Amino acid sequence: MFEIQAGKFTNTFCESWNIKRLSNFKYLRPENEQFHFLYLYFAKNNNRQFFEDMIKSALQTERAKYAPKMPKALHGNVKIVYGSNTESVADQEEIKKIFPHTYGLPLVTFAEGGDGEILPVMNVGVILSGGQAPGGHNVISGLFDGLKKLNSENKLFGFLGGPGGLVSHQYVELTAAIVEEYRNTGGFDIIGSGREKLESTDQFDKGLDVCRNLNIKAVIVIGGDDSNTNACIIAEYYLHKGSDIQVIGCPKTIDGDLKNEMIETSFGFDTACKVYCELIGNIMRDANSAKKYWHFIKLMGRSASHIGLECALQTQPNVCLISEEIAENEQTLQQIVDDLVNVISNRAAKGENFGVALIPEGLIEFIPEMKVLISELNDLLAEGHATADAFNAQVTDDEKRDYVIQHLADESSRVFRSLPKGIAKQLTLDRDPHGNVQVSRIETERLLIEMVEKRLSVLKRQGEAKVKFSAQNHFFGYEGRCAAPSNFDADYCYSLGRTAALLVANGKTGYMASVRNTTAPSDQWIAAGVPFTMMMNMEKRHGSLKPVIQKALVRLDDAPFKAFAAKRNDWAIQTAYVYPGPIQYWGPSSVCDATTKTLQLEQGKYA
Ligand code: FBP
Repeated sequence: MFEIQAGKFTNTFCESWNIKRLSNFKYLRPENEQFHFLYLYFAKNNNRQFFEDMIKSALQTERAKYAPKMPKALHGNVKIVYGSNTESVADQEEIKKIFPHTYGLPLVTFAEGGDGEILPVMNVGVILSGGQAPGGHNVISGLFDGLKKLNSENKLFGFLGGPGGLVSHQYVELTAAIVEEYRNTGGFDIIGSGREKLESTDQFDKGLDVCRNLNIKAVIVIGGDDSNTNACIIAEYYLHKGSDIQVIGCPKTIDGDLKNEMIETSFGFDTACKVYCELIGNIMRDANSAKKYWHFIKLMGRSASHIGLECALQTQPNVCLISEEIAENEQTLQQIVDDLVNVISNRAAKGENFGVALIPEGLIEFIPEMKVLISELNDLLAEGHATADAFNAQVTDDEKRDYVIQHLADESSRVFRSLPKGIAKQLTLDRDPHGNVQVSRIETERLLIEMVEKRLSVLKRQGEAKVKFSAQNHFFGYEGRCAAPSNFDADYCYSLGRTAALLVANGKTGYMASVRNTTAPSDQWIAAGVPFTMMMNMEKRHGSLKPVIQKALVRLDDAPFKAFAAKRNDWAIQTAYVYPGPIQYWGPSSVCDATTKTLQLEQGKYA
């Protein structure tokens, strides 16, 4: 048996065996051994094509050939155009004080022009940070191609397993052969991702060391609002230390909450929503065929309800809860349940004992009494606080529960006690490294089903008509995060990668790559750079105020929510389901290239 391990495959060995080096040779896991053994076997026997067919679907093989579309300005020679200086969205004085070197930088855009001069050789590092989002591999391939276009000797290094890879000096050189394997594919597996938060100067200095050792000029952080906030802190620190290492960000997250005036959408949102909409549509057809279940579907998205709203606009469910509206109207949990019971009863009166309800993942955090409870829990369980240590020292679940009950304020303690034990426990689970409650682990959809059942049985006891209610619960999140990117995400991500390369080449640091005008045909997209600090405000994290990139929640006065609100009462009572079907990669542009309804409504594309 071959001992398959990284480092055992020298180039000569590979050549003699006719082996193409696979990108993940460097960190083979035991379960891959058989796979690689097969590869060796087939390669040796000159039957590589057979092996390729075994490991790739026909779709993957064809999709690998897709050439992403990008802004016209990025095709030929490019010049940088400077815009006006910027200010942070709020808390200007505080942000300026914390980021003296990166505050107030000008906006930049890239336009056709320039002399196409070959720039000196440069090395660049890239990090995938946080939750997976479709299109990450295309950011990397765009970055790679952009760097090679600037100088064919340029090199790209990928830090492994997220930001932690920078600190622990785990990296791989991303060669053309490796990048080729991943073009237009979903996932972050080219280098892996992680949620490690870089916050200490020790970590920053270790990052500096590896950059110096590898002669890296810039680090590209592909991440969400928290990761890009960190990227800004690192950019500022390196300038403060007199280092010329640049830090550039790219807007990633399926949640769709990293958007603002300059960032129209985060990548991955389009594809993930399309995957969820396909699944929701399938469930709707099932519900409408069997006519016996209510399906409660929780949708990822962390705090913001963008994913739920987009899925509602695409599929027209009977109910879609929008957390931001619930917070605005200060609805209690019981009121939400009562509203659900109304819709269920009204449909039952028409003989329709089935339906589909979409529930945003972060709902629980927006219900006023729960919000107070979670905020108190966050402070109580904040890492490093004595109360958190005392909580962790409790051994059994019951002891932990009692500890929390005793240490919360009276009202929160009452709310905590009123919750089913399982849900209450889920609220006390570890926060993520940025201090967020891990909402994906809270089973809100089950909680609502349970409460609806209870309410219906109370109503029945009070003499109301019996309502048949049988429910199924679902949670869609991980199903969509690594899907093969839609054409929109493939193009958008590739363009972001190319833009990031230009920001590096122009010596920028403390900027996020931005691609705008995204509902127009891609050749009219605008490639640009936005200072991180422009998107920042002060927010409470881990119990104290911190500068962070502002999260974009659903705005009730924006077109997407208004379009939904205008229709939802009809959808509640009628069965007006739309079945979007799977993502299409080839076919009419109206089907294959169209992006989300959210973006189209925001950009006035529906009158
Ligand atoms: P990012 O903000 O890092 O993109 O992650 C988003 C997300 O997919 C959320 O929607 C979800 O709540 C969370 O990640 C789940 O995290 P994990 O992958 O750690 O379970």
